[in-house]
Amino acid sequence: MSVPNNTFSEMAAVMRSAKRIGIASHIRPDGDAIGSLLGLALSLRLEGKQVIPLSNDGVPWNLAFLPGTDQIVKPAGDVLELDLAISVDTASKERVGPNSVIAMSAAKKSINIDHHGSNPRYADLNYIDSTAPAVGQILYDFLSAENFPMDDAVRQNLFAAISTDTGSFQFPSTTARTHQIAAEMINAGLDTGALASKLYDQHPMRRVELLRAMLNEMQFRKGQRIVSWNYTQAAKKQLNVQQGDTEGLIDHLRAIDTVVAAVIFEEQKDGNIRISARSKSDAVNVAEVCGRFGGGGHRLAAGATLPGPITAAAETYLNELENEVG
Ligand SMILES: [Mn+2]
Repeated sequence: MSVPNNTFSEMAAVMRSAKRIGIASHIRPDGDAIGSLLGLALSLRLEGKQVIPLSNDGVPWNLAFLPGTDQIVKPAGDVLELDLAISVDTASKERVGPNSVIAMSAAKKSINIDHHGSNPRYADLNYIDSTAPAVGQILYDFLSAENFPMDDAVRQNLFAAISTDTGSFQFPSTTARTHQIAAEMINAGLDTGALASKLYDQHPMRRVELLRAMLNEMQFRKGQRIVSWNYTQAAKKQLNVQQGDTEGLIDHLRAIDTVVAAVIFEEQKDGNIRISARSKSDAVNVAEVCGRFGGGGHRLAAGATLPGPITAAAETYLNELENEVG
């Protein structure tokens, strides 16, 4: 990467000199998006800043229990007066969503903190660490190193970010530091058991029915080394699926012993097909395969969007993937 990262102290100085700060994460937010957004927002508020946490698509039900989600603003298309705009976990400038782009468009300065290697460093100050398993981990190290305040609400959000993006500390991206951070948070009083229960043991029956449909309809290729599921608008409507229901769904496919790569093809309202791909092998780089279709992500977890119809999109993508799985 040609442009080096800014330092933690450079970013801290810019944050400390700003009065009004907008923070946003990506559309269709997951645990790392909401947890990182709020972890940073609540810490900067404790520091005395006016902070507006923005989420273009609101908050999915499964993360609504996190402290501070009631203060997240769903922008309506207005331009906000901001000294500083910060994006977290957002691989491209547009991925905060159209209304968040508008909301932050007049900010005097911008900071971009992310762990997607494909991030083009679109802000005034950039910190991209593709070895970090979650942006929550980068933020914990940043806030600690620069002596920003952390209370239980900040820790809950950062722990949720780290736990969800590491598959509960299971993915190979998990480092010794990840576990050290969890230990530091527990020593500081965080109840990780209660938090994990809220994150993972609260599935509504609707979500269980969605899992049942996936297991009924999944298809295998390459001697069961590839598994995929075509997730249609019809299924979404029939099961009354809500934002957040699909989080962790693909891990059930990934967990099958023979499987090397798992893919969900999700039909969008506009007819485009959103691809979520996971790999269990360093030899199969799904970010590279998704990149051929204009997408990206991490080696073992990536995404892309293809035009419909869903069966044709699946066929096109799986043919490419088959060559990689060998
Ligand atoms: Mn992330």
